Amino acid sequence: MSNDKKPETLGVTAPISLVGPTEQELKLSEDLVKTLQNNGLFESEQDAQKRVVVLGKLNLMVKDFVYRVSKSKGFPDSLAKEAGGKIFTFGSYRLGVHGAGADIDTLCVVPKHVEREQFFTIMYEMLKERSEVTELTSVPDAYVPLIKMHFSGIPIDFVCARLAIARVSDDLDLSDNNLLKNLDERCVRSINGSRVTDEILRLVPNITAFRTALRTVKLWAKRRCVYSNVIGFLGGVAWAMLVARICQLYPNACSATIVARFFRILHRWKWPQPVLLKNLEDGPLQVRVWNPKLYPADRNHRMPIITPAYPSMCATHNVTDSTKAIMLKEFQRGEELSEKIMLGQGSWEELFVKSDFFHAYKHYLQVIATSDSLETQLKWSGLVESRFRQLVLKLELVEMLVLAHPYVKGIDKVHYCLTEKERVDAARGIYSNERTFPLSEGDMETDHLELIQEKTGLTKEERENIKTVYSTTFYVGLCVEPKTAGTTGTRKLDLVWPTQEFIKLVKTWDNYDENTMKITVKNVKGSMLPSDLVGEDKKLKRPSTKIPANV
Ligand code: 3AT
Ligand code: MN
Ligand code: MN
Repeated sequence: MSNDKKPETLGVTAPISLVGPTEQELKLSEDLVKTLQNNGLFESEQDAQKRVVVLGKLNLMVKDFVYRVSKSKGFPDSLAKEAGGKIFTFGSYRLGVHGAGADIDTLCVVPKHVEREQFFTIMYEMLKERSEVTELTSVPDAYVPLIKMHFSGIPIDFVCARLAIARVSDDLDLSDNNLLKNLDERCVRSINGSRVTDEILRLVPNITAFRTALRTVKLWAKRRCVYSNVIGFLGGVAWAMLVARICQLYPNACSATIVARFFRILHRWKWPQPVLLKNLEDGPLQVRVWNPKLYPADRNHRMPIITPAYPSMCATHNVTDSTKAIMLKEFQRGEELSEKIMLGQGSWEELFVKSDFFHAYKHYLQVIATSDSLETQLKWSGLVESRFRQLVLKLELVEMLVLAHPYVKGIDKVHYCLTEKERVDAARGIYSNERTFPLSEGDMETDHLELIQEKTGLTKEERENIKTVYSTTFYVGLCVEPKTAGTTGTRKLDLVWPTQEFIKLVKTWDNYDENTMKITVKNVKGSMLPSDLVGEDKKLKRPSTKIPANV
């Protein structure tokens, strides 16, 4: 366990404690790893090997890509070969905390004479030729442009950075800030993922403890529904930085201790004091580095967690007062449970019990985005999701509303409508369960029409006239101020303004099409929620309390 120890001076303050683990703490760390294994968090050795092979092939393809472009520009053979090309990884795979089905976030680095666009034309064509590649799609217009694919069945997010250097040699290191000079902004963003993950790993004193603790925190955050940067909670990079900071404060602690300290420290943290892994650097670019003294917008960050690679940015820009309050409550729950576990009076499984979001509130707001094709729906629901936190921000201004709790993801469904009325109703969240189906990845294969035919029977005419409506429903749990003794009469929560403003906002989208895209926002009582949501909660609640303590 001590072979990966580094000097104990990492971080912006001295460590809190240099003490090593006790026997009991080591035992609890072992239990923790077993619990993570039981939850299917590790891939097999065989799968791990497959990833290495795939990355080897991709690396060779990148060199071949650079070679071909160099030749086409009239380079002599030797120079074309020396131009190089190299891949780097980032994301969960690079951190060493990926699950069995996770993607490999991969960066392709090319020298200056290769144009960015050629990644999306020439490299794309080369990938298309390969028998190992399936589900190839190119997204050149994204904020971070990328190619998505499966290579030998492994999902790959492939981004590209063109550096202002003549050769990309095998020993190239991305940590040099000067490499960012004279780069296209998209290249800076593409390279940033790798620079941040590399820097996090460099700043963590004990990688083994870090990895287990981060896997724990990621599983906990997913189960407790606080894992999502878009919705206003934290994403993978922010959770990694938080765990890294705790590792710096306890450089010799084992994973169980790191997890317990994680909850304790973050629950008591003096937000908005930022979480930093190192002192911020200045650098050669015109871009801003996070600085609340200089920029008023940066003072608005409720829980700032700052990326360690230049140009440092706040990874938690989306956090609102509501999501902050929800996360603090979850930190508190984590602190209580982990303290119990550390005393030998609980099991790690308790930490991972699913959130009871759909049981927790008397009232919910439903945001229903619908359209009539899967392709439109992906874009439309993505847009609504990306602006969902604006609704939360507006709800936070409503008097009497103590908390607006956004659910971490939209619920996708497909509705088969027999009449125009059914279509209109579906857009308003009214539908018959007989002709409505969940729409998660695995469900795409089922022949829904066959199922409907079996269940209810359809005439030939009905079958031919069926219209499909795709819906994605987002939820906000509403917590209303309790009535105080003095108040009399009925109180009415006025949600008209925030909902109308939100609807207006999503409709300002450049690609909004009022004919195909619909949005409805409505109030639902907890008791009136779709049965599948409520059932989902209950199903998952039962077993988790019955799982025996770790042996
Ligand atoms: P998984 O194990 O893949 O679920 P992860 O942390 O690897 O966890 P992602 O693959 O989604 O998560 O993201 C990897 C990195 O890619 C994180 C961030 O640096 C970058 N990234 C992801 N989504 C975006 C985005 N929408 N915009 C900019 N960067 C992104
Ligand atoms: Mn990933
Ligand atoms: Mn990814």
